Amino acid sequence: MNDYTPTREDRFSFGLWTVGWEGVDVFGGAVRPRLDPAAAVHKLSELGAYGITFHDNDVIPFGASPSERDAALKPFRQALEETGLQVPMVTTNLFSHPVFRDGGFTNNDRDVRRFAIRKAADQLDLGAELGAKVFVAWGGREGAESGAAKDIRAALDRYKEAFDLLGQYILDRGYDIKVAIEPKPNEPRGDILLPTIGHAIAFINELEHPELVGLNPEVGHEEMASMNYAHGIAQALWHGKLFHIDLNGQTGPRYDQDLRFGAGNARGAFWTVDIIESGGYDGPRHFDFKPPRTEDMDGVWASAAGCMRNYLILREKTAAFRADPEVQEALAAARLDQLATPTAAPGETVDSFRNDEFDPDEAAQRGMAFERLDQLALDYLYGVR
Ligand code: GLT
Ligand code: MN
Ligand code: MN
Repeated sequence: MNDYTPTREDRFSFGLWTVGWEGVDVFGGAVRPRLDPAAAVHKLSELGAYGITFHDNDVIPFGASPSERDAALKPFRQALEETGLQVPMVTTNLFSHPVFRDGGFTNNDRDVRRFAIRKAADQLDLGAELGAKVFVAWGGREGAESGAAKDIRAALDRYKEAFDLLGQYILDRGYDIKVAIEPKPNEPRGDILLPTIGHAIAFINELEHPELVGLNPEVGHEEMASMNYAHGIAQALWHGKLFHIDLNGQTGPRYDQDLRFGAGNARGAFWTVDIIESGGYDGPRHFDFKPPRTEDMDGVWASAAGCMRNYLILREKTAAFRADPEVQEALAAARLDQLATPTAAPGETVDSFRNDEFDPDEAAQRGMAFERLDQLALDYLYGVR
């Protein structure tokens, strides 16, 4: 029996802010001590991860002088060298400091916007230096709680301007980095701009360099808006826009729970792994979770290990499901082969099948046979097959 031990080939990565979350929430202070970034690198490497990702301020204190910056980075870089852990993605904190109370790229204050873009460019420099291929842009503070205070069309102009400027910066510097927008409907703002995968894809098409910009969809962010995450990332793949993923767990529409991957909506996690493994995504399997406040540091590492273990369990189950001859039969009975066939034959127009013989009453009698197929999947998920 597989013992579900992760290896570097599995390409699991973690945000430093995940295992490093001290547990500060709206109702209470820290429950855990600060996690030294170098120690996090060593522990994640030991657990079988291949990568670590971070915001500038997860490692470098806000407002650090150049020498303070170097001093903060030195042990982190050294730990990366010692372990061989990669930095596949970096991101910028444009939400914690009070200056970002109204966001960064879409703040009503122009000088704050200029500062936010400079801060992102600094982190692009560091990311390029560390070999990161993706720059995540989560605009959690880009939004509003009220009406007239934010002119949404002007804010989108400014949002586009920020991505156009940063895209040009990437091209001018020759960086091999792509930008991945992370949608979220609300929290911390009452309503956040680019709230879903669909909004973000439409926005990307308006940019100067749409080829440089894609998505980093998070499980919880879609499910808190009652969206189907597996469908969302399937559509992102269809557009060629799935540049990165944030895997975690969520139980329905409520606050952003950031549970470990596989906890929460287990059925959703099954289909998520199925599409990641079969849909052509080849990026890191990145976890963005928050070990609950109940946990001490042992619990944090158990939670991180659980993310990878659950992924590997589901990877095995979904592969077995796809390989099962009975499933293939059920897929045929559900007519997936027909769905994959173009509606019109090559060269046909609407007029070509205008006079097709068709009896709607006869067709209406056909069942779709989806329940048997879905039960086979649940049999795998529940571990009886
Ligand atoms: C923050 C947020 C996450 C984002 C991170 C990237 S920061 O913790 O809740 O969903 O992915 O900026
Ligand atoms: Mn996230
Ligand atoms: Mn989240």
